[in-house]
Amino acid sequence: MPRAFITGITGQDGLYLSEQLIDKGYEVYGLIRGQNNPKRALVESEVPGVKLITGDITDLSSLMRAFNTAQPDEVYNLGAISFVAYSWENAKLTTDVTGNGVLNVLEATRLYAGNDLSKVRFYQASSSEMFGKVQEVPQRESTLLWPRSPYGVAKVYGHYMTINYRESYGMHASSGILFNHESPRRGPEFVTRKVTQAVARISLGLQDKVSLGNLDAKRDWGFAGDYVDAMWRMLQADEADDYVVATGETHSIRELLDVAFKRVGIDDWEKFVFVDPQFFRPAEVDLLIGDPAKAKEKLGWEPKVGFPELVTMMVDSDVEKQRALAGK
Ligand code: NAP
Ligand code: G4F
Repeated sequence: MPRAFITGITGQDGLYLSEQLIDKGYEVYGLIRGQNNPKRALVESEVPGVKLITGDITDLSSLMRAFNTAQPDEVYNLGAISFVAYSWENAKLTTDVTGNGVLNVLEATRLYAGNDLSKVRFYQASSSEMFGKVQEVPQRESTLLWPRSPYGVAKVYGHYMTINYRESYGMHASSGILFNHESPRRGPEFVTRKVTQAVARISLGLQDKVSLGNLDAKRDWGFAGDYVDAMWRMLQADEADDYVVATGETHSIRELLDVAFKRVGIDDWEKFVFVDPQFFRPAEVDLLIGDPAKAKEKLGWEPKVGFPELVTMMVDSDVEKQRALAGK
């Protein structure tokens, strides 16, 4: 039975990845932080087979203990402070977790493998946020990185550190440069889920408006379930490498609002949406659109869920959740 160790197990991607690995017959270990993490119950109910180990990616000794228990064949480093807006207000913390945390997990992997680095493979959750002020359209693996947030800068550090471990030690260490991916499990602070939750509540008469920031930003949005499959494929490849994982389509926040509100029968969303300067960012990433050609050619990976299907899935799920919460 192959064994996987996942950091960030309580997050959106940790839940989808652990579910898929268990279905493939893996024994899955997940790192959970804090002395009484409120998301423990969520993981235990949604993916009951996962074995949870306490630890923190900023604490190398806790990682070494976790590796000793998990004895992994594959390591997926998904743990991070992942909310870009929060990273300006907590830049040092973001650097420690999202940047230096990667070095800790790489180092724990190397020390655990000892003289036999071929016994373990490593995945790093790199991000399209590293492209920031984009220098090429669409963005590919070779596009110059120009991060625009403390989060983006920390991800660039983790990305190059992963490449460095591959080149220095010959470690099978791959980076997935994943573009935005969403799902009903997406945190409510991110714009897609903020919109679908608000749309659900507005349609049920539980809320009368939603305040947002820059409606003109464009993102290449895919489905998280598809994207974690790409992570797994990277670790099955003979050679470790870096891959863009994206749909190749981009949409604005306005288009997101169009599709989401139409799903509940509202055509004139402008009545319900207010622009609030507090949600604008000190430096914006205006346009992201990825070219997933390499992932398609080398990994046989393709996205299955398109933009309208994704938004519809999220709105329907939020309507159901909000209806249950309101007892309607
Ligand atoms: P998420 O839902 O925000 O999950 C982040 C996870 O990291 C949570 O499980 C969180 O645990 C954990 N974490 C935070 N600080 C930690 C620490 N000090 N030690 C250990 N774990 C810690 O993020 P996601 O959407 O699943 O994304 C997974 C990874 O992919 C992240 O690295 C993210 O930056 C990256 N990424 C995401 C996207 C996207 O569009 N979703 C795109 C590109 C890259 P708690 O629950 O305890 O806070
Ligand atoms: O949903 P977002 O917060 O995602 P963002 O900043 O693109 O970051 C996500 O994707 C990255 C990959 O590119 C990941 F690495 C990262 O971890 C995270 O998962 O914001 C998307 C866009 C931005 O341009 C933002 O300015 O939506 C715009 N936006 C407009 N109003 C808003 C809002 N974003 C949020 N969160 N809240 C708003 O009210």
